[in-house]
Amino acid sequence: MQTEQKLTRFKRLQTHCPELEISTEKTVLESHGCDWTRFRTPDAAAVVFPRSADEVTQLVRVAMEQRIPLVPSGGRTGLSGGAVASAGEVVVSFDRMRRIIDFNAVDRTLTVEPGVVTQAIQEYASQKNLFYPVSFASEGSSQIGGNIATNAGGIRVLRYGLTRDQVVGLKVVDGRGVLIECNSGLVKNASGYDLRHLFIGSEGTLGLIVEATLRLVDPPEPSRVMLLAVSGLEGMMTVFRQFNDALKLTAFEFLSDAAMSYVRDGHDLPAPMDTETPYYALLEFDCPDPSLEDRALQCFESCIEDGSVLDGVISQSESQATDLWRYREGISEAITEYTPYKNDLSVRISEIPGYLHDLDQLARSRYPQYEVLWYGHFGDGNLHMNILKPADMPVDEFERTCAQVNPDVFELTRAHHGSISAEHGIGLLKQDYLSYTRSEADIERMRGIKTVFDPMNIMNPGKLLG
Ligand code: 2HG
Ligand code: ZN
Repeated sequence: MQTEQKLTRFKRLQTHCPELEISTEKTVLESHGCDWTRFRTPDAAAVVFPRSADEVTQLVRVAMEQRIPLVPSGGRTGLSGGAVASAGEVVVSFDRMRRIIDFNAVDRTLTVEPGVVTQAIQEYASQKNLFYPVSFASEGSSQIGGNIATNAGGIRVLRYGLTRDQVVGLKVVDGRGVLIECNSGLVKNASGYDLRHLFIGSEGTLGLIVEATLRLVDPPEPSRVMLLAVSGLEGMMTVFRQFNDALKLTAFEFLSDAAMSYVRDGHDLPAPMDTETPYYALLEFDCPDPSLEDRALQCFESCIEDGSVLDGVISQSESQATDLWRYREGISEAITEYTPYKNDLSVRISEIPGYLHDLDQLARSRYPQYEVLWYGHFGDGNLHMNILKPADMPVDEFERTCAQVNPDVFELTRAHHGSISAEHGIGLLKQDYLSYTRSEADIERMRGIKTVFDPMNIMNPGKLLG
């Protein structure tokens, strides 16, 4: 966008919101104008830092009158471009709204501002001897507002569900500049459409989250982590079933051997075991007493006997558990330097082996020139497909050639009744493919909902619905 136009937007905001902190510093525009997506260039007009719900409301009213598009920005750890401002938008950062507002010990709820970092919520809960269960690799910098806007998932979904399942109250300033209060922390509320769930996962296209009330749960039991060398995809399902039937799993993750070698190289990790294997499973289970460890070892032996497992290790301390988790949680960071092209796919758990087998064949035949890594949350049906950019290839060419195969990837996903985005969202990068997962009628209804809350299309325009 022309510098002149961006300047006009900045000046209008400055005039109409004199109290609001606004920055147009180059470094701030660059850092706050993008997320972890590497395929779009930031081009924000300004970054604003509201300090309260009132300031957000005032900002949105001015933006509506002046037709200024807003892009919400949390910890900017997203991977689909949802927080990218590449068309002269004004970025709304929640860095100054980081207060923990209230803890209610009876209701077991925590009320927070949107800029509170996910890990700070986990730590606060644990000080109260409770637990906030949503967990993922970027939790040290991601913010709760962004987690809610994208309905973040992570590693414990199979036990505790998604971010959606933790939100019991929400305050949102919609695109009309109206503060909407949803559900007020109630457990039961049968009074009609639950608007809270429209905002969760809406990727900032309906409104800006200014406060959230989260449900906390009992602290987890002591646990053990196992890393298993698995003979193949069929074997992975056998292992999942055996362990899931015998134990209370909190996580069941998988990674391919190629993903293992990148995470080891990237973080300088030792080989977890001597045996070579095409896939690894990483699982975590409740282990409050030794009999459960015995049960896990029985499962392990039975998997060795039927050939699904070739080798394995089990943690004996918290620090060993953390070390084992690094083989899975460190992958994304370790491959960042290869500008990976990502697809974040999901199918029903029972469909995974067939789906992944077909997808692997497709990737081998259509991406012969690239290295493709597989990892993800096997236990909830979520696969991360990462294609690595060869060092000497320009980013544009890489993105274009990777995207050429998307229609086939997504057609296959549709054939397996899956989704083209499990947990990363549609953002800027996947909107052309939404119809592979959602019907035309669905998309039409979503557009209708968008008009109700954001008639001027100022809320993260161009994202999700295009
Ligand atoms: C993970 O599960 C994150 O590690 C990132 O969702 C996935 O790097 C990815 O594609
Ligand atoms: Zn993930």
